[in-house]
Amino acid sequence: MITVWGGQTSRSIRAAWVLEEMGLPYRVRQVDMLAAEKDQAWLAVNPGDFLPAIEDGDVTMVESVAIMEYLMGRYGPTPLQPSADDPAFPTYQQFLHLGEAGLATLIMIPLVSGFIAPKAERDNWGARWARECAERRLLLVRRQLARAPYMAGDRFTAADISVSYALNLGANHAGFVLSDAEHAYLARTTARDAYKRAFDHSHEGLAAQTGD
Ligand SMILES: N[C@@H](CCC(=O)N[C@@H](CS)C(=O)NCC(=O)O)C(=O)O
Repeated sequence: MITVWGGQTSRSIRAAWVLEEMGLPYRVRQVDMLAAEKDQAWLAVNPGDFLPAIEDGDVTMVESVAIMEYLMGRYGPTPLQPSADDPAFPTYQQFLHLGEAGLATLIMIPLVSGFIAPKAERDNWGARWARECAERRLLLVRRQLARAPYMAGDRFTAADISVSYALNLGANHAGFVLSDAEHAYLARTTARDAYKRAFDHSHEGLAAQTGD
């Protein structure tokens, strides 16, 4: 059974969403990143102390996009991942990575500056720069949505899982303002049953561990 180590707003939803779309069994273990005392079992999995991670038999992995690629590569083929000779492949590949490297990574900087940094350091040049960069990169998403309903074209792929996480993170936790097309896109992707199951499963894990 695959174990997904995650947190409430963590990128673990990307792994769980892929697993649900592919119909693969998994369990979720929640990590409280703000706990005063670190969970030693978690640190043994990822001494770098960032979420998510997965364990699959002898395989232990971090980096949410790499995890998605691993799951699709090992347990596919799946329509989530166009093959390299598919005309949709280059756009798919670009947005799969843009969702993390170009968007979520940058969005984290104003997010943590706004909520976690000491008050005097909240409004800082680096956070403003990262926000402006992410806002400009969102223009790529906006342009794609003017051309097609999904990041790789006409059908839903893992690129949408990657980008949807980033849009949710920006809009819900870092004050990014989305266009109507982006809101409609998010409504479309998160209406999928697999997303709802992944979301519920991730939160069930939390209830089980905290006894809620
Ligand atoms: N590029 C990494 C980013 C991982 C990341 O920043 N995770 C956040 C939560 S979603 C985290 O664990 N932050 C807490 C920390 O690094 O201490 C990925 O896609 O998995």
